[in-house]
Amino acid sequence: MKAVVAHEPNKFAVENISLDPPKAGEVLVKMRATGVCHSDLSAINGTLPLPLPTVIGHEGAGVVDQVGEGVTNVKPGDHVVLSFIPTCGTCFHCLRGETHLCVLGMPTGVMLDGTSRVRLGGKQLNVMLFLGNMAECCVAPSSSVVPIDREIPFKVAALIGCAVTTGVGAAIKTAQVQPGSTVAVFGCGGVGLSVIQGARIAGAACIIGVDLADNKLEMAKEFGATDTVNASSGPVAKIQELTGGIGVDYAFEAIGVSSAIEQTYQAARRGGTVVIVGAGSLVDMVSFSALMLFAEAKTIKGCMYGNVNPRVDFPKWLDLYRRRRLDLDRMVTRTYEIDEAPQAFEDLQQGRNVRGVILFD
Ligand code: CXF
Ligand code: ZN
Repeated sequence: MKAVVAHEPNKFAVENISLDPPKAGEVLVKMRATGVCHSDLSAINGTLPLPLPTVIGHEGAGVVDQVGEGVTNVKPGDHVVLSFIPTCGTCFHCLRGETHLCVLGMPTGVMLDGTSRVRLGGKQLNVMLFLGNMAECCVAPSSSVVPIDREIPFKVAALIGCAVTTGVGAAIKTAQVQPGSTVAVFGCGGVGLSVIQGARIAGAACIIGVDLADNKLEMAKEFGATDTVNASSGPVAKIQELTGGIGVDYAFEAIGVSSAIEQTYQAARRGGTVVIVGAGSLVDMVSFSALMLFAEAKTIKGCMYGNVNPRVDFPKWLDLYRRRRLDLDRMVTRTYEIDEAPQAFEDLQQGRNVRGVILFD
């Protein structure tokens, strides 16, 4: 079956790989839609230090084809969304309701039993985040699959697995944006637009989208931004102006770059909340004034997977979609076949899509 394999930094290809059946506690999913995420590109170019060679892909939806021994949460034929963090339910974090920090989520490149189900020419390959679903099929831990209603289109369901959950969760769960509040979102790509949608759903009065690209600022307005600021022209001062010199209650960074994180911090009001949503590089350091950190009394929150519990929150996001409060249809701006993966990554790098999605039949 076809899969996108990152071989070594900056070298990837669509390959014909073989896939073993699921072991105990695993399920085999026939993919119907896989989102093309910036983190897939980061896995390819080495920004995300994942073991290579690896089958990439961590955002997707499909149909359960086979289940391994002991699997009870899904059965063949179920439609599912994939979660890129498995949850054990019993570790320190799961017991405290922090399933997004489950100890199983530490990416190893292999499955939870330490082996892999995928091979290329007899050689074992790694898989990205226990999934590796930029492929016609993938084997996943059963706790990484969440059943969904059959009427949800696969191409929008796929986005629930990463971009939408990360962004909507950042606003609703990590920051807990309050009705009537003020919000700024740095970075209006798929994740940033999802933060904007989450803030809109939470009832924010003022939502300021910030980006360097004017076409992304236009999109920001379509998804709920009340104001936009081009980041090339002193965005912090503009945000101050828009908020009567106060700064915003909640400032989100959805890029993953230290200079933008510093601006996001400055855009928050005294006592406000700063949420770091973008996944940056291990070696990109952020600096703050020790005095201002203390005196401005802002809260800085790292945001892993929007603080979601997939089994509880994926169905909630899909309910908001069904009731037309969360717009997922317009987030998918282009679809591809798996053979077009190089084009999909080229478009991602050029910022041509809100989200590109690979479809399978
Ligand atoms: C990332 C965050 C860093 C680990 C891999 C997944 N999130 C979404 O793309
Ligand atoms: Zn992602």
